Amino acid sequence: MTFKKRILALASAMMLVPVIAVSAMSASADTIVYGDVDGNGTVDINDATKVQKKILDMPVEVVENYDTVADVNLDNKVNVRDVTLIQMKVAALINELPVTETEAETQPETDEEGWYHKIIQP
Ligand SMILES: [Ca+2]
Ligand SMILES: [Ca+2]
Repeated sequence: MTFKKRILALASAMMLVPVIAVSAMSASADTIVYGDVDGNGTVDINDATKVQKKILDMPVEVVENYDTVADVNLDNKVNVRDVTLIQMKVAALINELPVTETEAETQPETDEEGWYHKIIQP
């Protein structure tokens, strides 16, 4: 490789770096971590507690897209059913969030507000 070609290769490599950085940033901004309502990157019991507090209209800090992130069974509502599913995820009773409607239907029955009446055994 001649010296001139090396400079060109280096210059084009450097031009690629900002492009990669920008696409990586936009990808992470678009990624929804279902159940992670405080946006710390993990789904834990604090997230379930925060959704419970939000349902009860208690003051709690949540992510901007809370309505999407907290609706872990994709029924366009955030209720106790979503809290329970987050708790089940934390307890490793389910592997993935969100759960689809069909998978959610295999869970114990809830009343119209989403309350479970059976104790879930691991
Ligand atoms: Ca979290
Ligand atoms: Ca829901």
